[in-house]
Amino acid sequence: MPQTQEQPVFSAVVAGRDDLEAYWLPFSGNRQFKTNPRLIVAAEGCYYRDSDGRRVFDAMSGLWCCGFGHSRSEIAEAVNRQLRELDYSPAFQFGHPQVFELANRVKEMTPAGLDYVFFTNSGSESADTALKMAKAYWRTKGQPEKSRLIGRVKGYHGANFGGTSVGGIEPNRVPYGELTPADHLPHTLLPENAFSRGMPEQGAELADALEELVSKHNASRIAAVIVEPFCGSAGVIVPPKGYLQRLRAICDKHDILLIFDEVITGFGRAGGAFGADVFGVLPDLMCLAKGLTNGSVPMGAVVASANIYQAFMDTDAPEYMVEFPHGYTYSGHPVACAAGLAAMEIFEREKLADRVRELAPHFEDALHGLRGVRHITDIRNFGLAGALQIDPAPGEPARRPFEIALACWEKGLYVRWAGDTVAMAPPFICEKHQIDEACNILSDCIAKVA
Ligand code: PXG
Ligand code: PLP
Repeated sequence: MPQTQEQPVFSAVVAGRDDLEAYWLPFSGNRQFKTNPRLIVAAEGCYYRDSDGRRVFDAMSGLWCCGFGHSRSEIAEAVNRQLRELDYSPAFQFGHPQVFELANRVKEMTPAGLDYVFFTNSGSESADTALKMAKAYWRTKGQPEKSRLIGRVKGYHGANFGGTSVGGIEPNRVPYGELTPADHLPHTLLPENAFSRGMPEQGAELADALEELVSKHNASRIAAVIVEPFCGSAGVIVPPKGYLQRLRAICDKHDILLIFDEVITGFGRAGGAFGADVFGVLPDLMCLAKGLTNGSVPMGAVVASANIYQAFMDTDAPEYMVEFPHGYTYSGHPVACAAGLAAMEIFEREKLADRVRELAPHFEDALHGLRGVRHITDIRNFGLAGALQIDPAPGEPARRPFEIALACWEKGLYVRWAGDTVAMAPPFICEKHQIDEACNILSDCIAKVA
């Protein structure tokens, strides 16, 4: 552990409720948190240390983002060096060496055909960037009416306006009323597939719902479909065998762009570099974030096909004119690029996608070993991602997962609760026995919840 002192570090903060008041936590029960705060003060490898000095196994890799292990010294050193050499350089109209280096590295890693890298600062910005690119692409092609966006029920594409609109997790969208118009394909969570290991057998035909939307709107009005190769946030919903291929075929048939949101599935989690590789389906645009810097510095990216990039470049406007009026002050930030380059170096040197593939069968067995524990109505997994579906207590949705996860935290295990699911996404560098211990703790905590 990086922390040397054994004394609680944040005891002063914890002592006074007022000290916690100013901070408005994102996607959190603020009132509950502030009566029972959970403060993390250090991290190394697969473990967090909390403000009471306890070691907690990070079975979620942070929020799916630190698969290569915490507090990697290679990243820390690269960031430190970069901050001293070039702390910031204007993102618009200028470049710096690291941003080209990282773009080339990402281009080489992503499937052939995805060749142009646009940097953002998060997965949410990647989703909104890809959606804007898709809409603007059809305008460059002289088809401005081809602008409708299609997401999927239970999909998550971040918290910005576009991503919220195409997102399919109702409680995330309802508070905001009307956003950008969007349609949603049905989700692929079928009761007959409960307790499937990896990809379920049933449900490829659910992709045909896209044909119905084409009938409704006409393909000439639909710009793009955005899906996660497997859904992360909604509790690891794995595509049925053949589903993504079918979606790709329908998109091809009707000239609709296919966007893969690989914010979670990218950089190893699925047992290959990207979900596109593992599932064998090539999208037109790919959204990335999280693993790109191993969670260390905020950064995201959208990787576009040459066809899309060239469509923006094929213009009669003078060369000094902006082709795509979009970007962020911190797009391709030098410090984020340094972190990204160091993270990619670790990912490839340590062959972490192979490591995920090697651990995945063990993880699958351990997770499915929980079958039969009370309240569990489904177990789903792919690569090093898994989730338990928890039967909600009557009239109390989401209470059990919350209580289970808090009990786990008390026992030195961090898992994620969201809706009626409990998720696990362990670091790629963990050992089999750590997965077993995590599942044992989880099992005990589920058995005890009312
Ligand atoms: N797309 C996908 C597929 C994601 O999973 C985002 C976009 C947004 O990324 P940012 O970096 O803006 O948060 C995500 C993020 C969870 C959880 O517990 C999932 C995410 C973030 C936080 C928690 O499932 N996914
Ligand atoms: N709001 C204002 C007033 C700004 O000037 C800017 C950027 O210059 C933004 C928002 C966007 O900020 P960012 O580029 O960091 O996303």
